[in-house]
Amino acid sequence: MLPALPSAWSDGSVTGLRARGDVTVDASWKGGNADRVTVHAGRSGPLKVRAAMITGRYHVEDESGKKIDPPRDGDVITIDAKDGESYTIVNGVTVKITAPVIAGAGESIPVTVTVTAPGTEDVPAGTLALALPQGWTSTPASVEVPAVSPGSPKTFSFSVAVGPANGTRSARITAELSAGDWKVASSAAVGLNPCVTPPADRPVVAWDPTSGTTVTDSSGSGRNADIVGTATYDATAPSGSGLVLNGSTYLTTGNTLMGYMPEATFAAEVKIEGTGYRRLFDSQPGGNPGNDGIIVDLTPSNTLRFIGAGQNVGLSGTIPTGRYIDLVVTMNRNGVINAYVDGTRVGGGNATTDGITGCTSRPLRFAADQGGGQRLTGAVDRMAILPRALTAAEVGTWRDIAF
Ligand SMILES: [Ca+2]
Repeated sequence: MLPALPSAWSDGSVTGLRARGDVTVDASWKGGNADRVTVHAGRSGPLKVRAAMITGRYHVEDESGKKIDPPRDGDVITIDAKDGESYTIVNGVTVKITAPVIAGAGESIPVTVTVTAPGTEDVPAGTLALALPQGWTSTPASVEVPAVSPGSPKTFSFSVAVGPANGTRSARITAELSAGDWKVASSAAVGLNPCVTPPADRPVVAWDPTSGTTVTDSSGSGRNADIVGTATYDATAPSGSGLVLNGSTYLTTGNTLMGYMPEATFAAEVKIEGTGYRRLFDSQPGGNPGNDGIIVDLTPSNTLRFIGAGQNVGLSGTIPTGRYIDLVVTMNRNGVINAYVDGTRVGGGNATTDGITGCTSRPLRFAADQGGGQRLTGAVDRMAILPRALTAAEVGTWRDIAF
């Protein structure tokens, strides 16, 4: 009976279902769990009923409401039925698990489990534990649940440490409440990101080189940069401190984990000069499109290229050179990429919806690739990566968000 209720049918009932052996069935369910199942016997003899709630707490009554105690084997009871009589199986415990829809590998996520006595009897004390994918752990490992009275559901909280990424993008967490010879389970599906997502309340990185050979990450994310090569500054830059990119100069962090970004914004106040392929942002070791990291660079024809989120995308629209521009590239959760110069959209393209997988620790660079080549020349005043796609209306405000 009711092996799989659609989640959209949280509460409901059905009557008059015909079953083999001249049996008619009425059933009702609450909160996605079977509540009562009544079988009407059309003939006398043993009547087997299989239902998930039979492994949990339940009782069986005849049509006068008197409890009977048919033998149970697993999820099957066998009723000694009489022609024309009805028998009702009444659920005595409901367990409901709640977990985040999405989690990242390596994160800790909250999971709550609510135990309810749906009928008129207490749920006896039992042990509640989570069944987790391999490599995951829960704190606490289990909870001793006291008796739960009707009308007073009890909720228990767990912190679940999501295991390392293994390529799967979904997982199942099951809560099991058990005692003696009964057990009740409830499962939740969790979508899996390949690694931790950057905190949403701050930029992934925000650099404003002003003097010297180091740049403090003003985002609070700790991605401070060293300036490789000569560090000289251009006072005519928008904020009065443009780091001159003379062909030897670029910025790099030490090894850093960017994290998984389902959407992102890359922004820079930059003056583009030079020829050939020139890196802007780089956290990718190479490959086409590569399976980890991100590249935003300029092609020999001064168009943008976006390599990441499963694609190597040439973005339409030529980028002006020889003067400071406000360059912003956004990628949203649908993989839609937009490029803006001085607040005006100049081009775009499409990546996959897989997001940017920054799940390997390596340097984050600006103006050079991971080998130190493909250097950008010109100058850069400020730059940032944000963990969300700015809207067209927000693009002009990226500095206020980043700094
Ligand atoms: Ca600056």
